Amino acid sequence: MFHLVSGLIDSVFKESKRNFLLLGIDSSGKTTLLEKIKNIYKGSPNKKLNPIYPTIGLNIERFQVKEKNIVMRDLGGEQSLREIWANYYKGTEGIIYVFDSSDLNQQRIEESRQTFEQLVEDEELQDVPILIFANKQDKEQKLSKKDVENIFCDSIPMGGVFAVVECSVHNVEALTKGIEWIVSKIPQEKK
Ligand SMILES: Nc1nc2c(ncn2[C@@H]2O[C@H](COP(=O)(O)OP(=O)(O)OP(=O)(O)O)[C@@H](O)[C@H]2O)c(=O)[nH]1
Ligand SMILES: [Mg+2]
Repeated sequence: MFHLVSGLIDSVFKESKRNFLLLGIDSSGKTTLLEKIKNIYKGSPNKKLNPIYPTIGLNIERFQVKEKNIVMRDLGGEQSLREIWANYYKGTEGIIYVFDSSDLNQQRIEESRQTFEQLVEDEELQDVPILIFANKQDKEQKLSKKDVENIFCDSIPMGGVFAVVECSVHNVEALTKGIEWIVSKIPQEKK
């Protein structure tokens, strides 16, 4: 009986988890943003961030946004690590793609664009809303929201749910705006 009840509770709780992926090429700022977003939703937006190193595997954080239980996975973005991204696509309800708006190197921009294109073409991710965080807007030289839209919009399938939000780790309002936008785009109940 105990097993039955605890199994039921467990499955109800599992059902209510909403999975998001934080993707983007290396050094775009995924782990930094994940830490900040977690702090915002855990009620400590000004908490000092721990030192952050390039991600070799993945980082996972769980927090609530508008009463939804969000599980956010941040995967390492270094080239050889991108091969494992697809293992995490199944069951993902939203993609947050982080772009370093301050890296004006054309080759890196193209690398990020191609990585994004490959991602949105994956059949597991059709109908999944996509938020692009145009990160590092605190830097002096940077691409604008319009520039970033121009880089990525051709890769978006017709009718795709897609938004670009300019942000930086220092801008709580922008991060909240982006996260609440994408969370508002997932179905009320898990499919
Ligand atoms: N100025 C500025 N620097 C940032 C911002 N976000 C991240 N960074 C810096 O960018 C560098 C890379 O950040 P990470 O969070 O490690 O990047 P990542 O995308 O997780 O990188 P990988 O784990 O290698 O895929 C670090 O030095 C961060 O401090 C931002 O909004 N503004
Ligand atoms: Mg990282």
